[in-house]
Amino acid sequence: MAKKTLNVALVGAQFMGKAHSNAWRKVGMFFDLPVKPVMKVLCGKFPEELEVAERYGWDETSLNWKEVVNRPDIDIVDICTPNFLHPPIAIAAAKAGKHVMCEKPLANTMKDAEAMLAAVKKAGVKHMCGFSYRFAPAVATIKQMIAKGELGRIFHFRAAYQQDWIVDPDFPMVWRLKKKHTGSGALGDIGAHITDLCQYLIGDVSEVSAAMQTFIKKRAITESDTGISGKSGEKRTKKMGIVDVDDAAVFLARIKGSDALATFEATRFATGRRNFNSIEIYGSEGSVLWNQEDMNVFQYFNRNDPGHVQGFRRVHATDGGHPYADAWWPTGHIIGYEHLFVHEIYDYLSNINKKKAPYSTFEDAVSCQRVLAAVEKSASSRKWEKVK
Ligand code: SOE
Repeated sequence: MAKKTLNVALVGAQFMGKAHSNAWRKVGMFFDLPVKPVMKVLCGKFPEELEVAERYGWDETSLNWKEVVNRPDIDIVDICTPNFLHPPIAIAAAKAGKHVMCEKPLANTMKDAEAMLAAVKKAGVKHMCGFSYRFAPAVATIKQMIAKGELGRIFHFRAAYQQDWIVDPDFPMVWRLKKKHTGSGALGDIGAHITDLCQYLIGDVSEVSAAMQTFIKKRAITESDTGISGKSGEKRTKKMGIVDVDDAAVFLARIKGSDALATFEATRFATGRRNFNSIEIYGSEGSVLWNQEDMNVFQYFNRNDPGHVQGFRRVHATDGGHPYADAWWPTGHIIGYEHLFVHEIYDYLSNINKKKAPYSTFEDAVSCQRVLAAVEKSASSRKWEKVK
């Protein structure tokens, strides 16, 4: 029987637009889906950034997202724009009865995040916020291990998401460094990921104590102001702009319903760390360590191993049986960053006709946004702040 086709419009053609385009193109090849996604329209801001559309596999292009999200032939709107555009696009798409996917963080403010959630719930459409690292086979296995009690009572959750792409003072102003476009800096961009991982794996953050820092406060303004690369083809002007967001955020946290202690570091100034998203979880029965730069494996310590073989063992998450792993290659042939997006879209599409949504929804994203808001409040009050 022919599968129902769902026409997809993707808004945003830069880094996440590329990652999601690859995922929409690959998902039906590697996973058996109940529906057939059709890559209908790629929407962008500049004509030149849409030149990739055909190569990415899109049937059409548009510079007018408002027109596209209201087209009767569009079923799904996938939002990969700078954060400030997430709310208007998601709310318009929901009002038009489209299913919505949106990159993290959901929005720049609690008010906008809650408005987005209200819109998708009112419209009764499916909604995912792409916390992509949940969909790494190793992380999905760690979730299963914790759920089965294999780590026992959790004492510590420790996450550090460390990058270094703006350590160079000559790196210019881009949207991720401007509050009006991005909301917050490292906190909302990569701190959102580790906050979500904590809430996904361990439990909801209940209170935080934080510090935030901007190390380089002025940067050259570029003519085009897009992307995160800042190097490729960005023409600099002589004018300097103010960086009004954090370069780094660190915070302690307590977890609802647990006496575990959690520590978080989100920084773009860990010189030498390129995309080092790492988690460490220490429990009464065992512990796990994982990082995205070595994403196909995780380290597992089982306190119940016999003494002479106790130690952190390197578990290959590409072996059969790990979530998503069987769709790809034989054991040890590894997968990469881009596969996370294929997995998240697989989860989204395979549940598109079901009531439940066993993936990161706008509810999870609003919950994450509440933590980010508490972190910003604590960084300025220099006190512990409860997550509202
Ligand atoms: C930039 O920090 C960034 O692109 C994040 O925005 C993504 O969410 C992360 O996956 C990679 O780094």
